[in-house]
Amino acid sequence: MVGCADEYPQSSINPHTDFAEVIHSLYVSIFWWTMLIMAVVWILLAWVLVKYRRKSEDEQPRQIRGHLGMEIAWTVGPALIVIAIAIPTIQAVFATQRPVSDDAMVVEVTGHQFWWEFHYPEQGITTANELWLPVDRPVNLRLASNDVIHSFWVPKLGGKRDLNPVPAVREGQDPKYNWLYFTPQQTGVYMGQCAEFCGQSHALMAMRVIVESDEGFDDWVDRWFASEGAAAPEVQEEAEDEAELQMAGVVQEEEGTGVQVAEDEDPLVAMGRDAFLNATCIACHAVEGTSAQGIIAPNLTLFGARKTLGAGIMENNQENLVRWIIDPQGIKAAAAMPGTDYAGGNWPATGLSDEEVGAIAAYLLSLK
Ligand code: HEC
Ligand SMILES: [Cu+2]
Repeated sequence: MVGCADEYPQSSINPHTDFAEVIHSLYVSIFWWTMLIMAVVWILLAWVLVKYRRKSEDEQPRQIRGHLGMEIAWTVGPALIVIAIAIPTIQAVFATQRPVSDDAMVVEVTGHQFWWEFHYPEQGITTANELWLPVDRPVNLRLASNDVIHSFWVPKLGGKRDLNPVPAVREGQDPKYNWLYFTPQQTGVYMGQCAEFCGQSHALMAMRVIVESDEGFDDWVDRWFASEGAAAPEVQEEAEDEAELQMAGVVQEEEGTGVQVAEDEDPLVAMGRDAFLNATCIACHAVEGTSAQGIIAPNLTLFGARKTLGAGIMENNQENLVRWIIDPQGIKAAAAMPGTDYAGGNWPATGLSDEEVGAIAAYLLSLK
């Protein structure tokens, strides 16, 4: 009970959605009924202990073998209790499976070893590890896995529900997904965790759900498409002639490096962008508005706005990010990403220098 108390981030007795509330009220009512049963049993027990205690040295209790009435009572009693628990439980199952409302926002959730992918078909966004949702709007999560079975569990919001690998289907048939829907009732950050053992780093497969006001959510969507915080590549794409831009002072070439630096831009960030876009990172990762369009790893658009790194396992800051890029598997066993001097995810070592790694980290953190 202490472990589930309110102040803990993954408490399941602190509901913040309709779904979690149904489960919670079922839990609370069963809890109090069982407390009542416990009280009755303990009082009876205490009474028996006192009343039938041995009062003198040579006293023998009455010897009984078998008692039909009691046999029936302790078979029927628990059976009735189980039925009494089953009725509201089945009601709760149906209450959380009722048809989803039409205005629900669909998010396609894909589990990967060992991170989460969130695709918003309505907005055209694919992000990772931090799920943004607007408050008070029903959300309908379509759950599937890219590899083994995972399970979506954000205790304050509801769940848990498995993400199964979805096998290929015949033409005309619908794939069988699991769905989970709820309406977040309060803004805030909610912690979640993969709840089905999925491999070596299962315990390091966490996530955050960020429930925002409508404006906050729309703002996030806008920032997403306006992203690539440092404007240089976009400016460059639109420019007919690079030299023209250089003359206009919008972009300058940093001496001898060939790196394009936009006005007001931190040269370290510009160098990092250049290194990132020229490294193998882009085979796996995407950043909206750049040539990085990899789809097999977490999308890094607005990465600087992410609170955590590596699927919720550590704070997202320069120091941790540098450590991650140098040695992801040292931090997270079996992560499908290469380090600077070892292969990973079927790609060779990235071979980046410490300077390049520092610059890439600065670039990624600038994406907000
Ligand atoms: C073979 C594909 C691959 C390559 C190449 C690759 N990564 Fe990754 N990267 C991944 C995978 C997979 C993950 C998720 C690992 C996990 O959490 O289990 C990841 C995670 C990350 C994360 C954390 C994302 C998050 O949401 O927490 C960052 C940052 C990152 N990679 C940066 C880079 C950089 C920078 C490079 C190039 C130097 C790079 N990656 C190269 C596959 C790759
Ligand atoms: Cu998992």
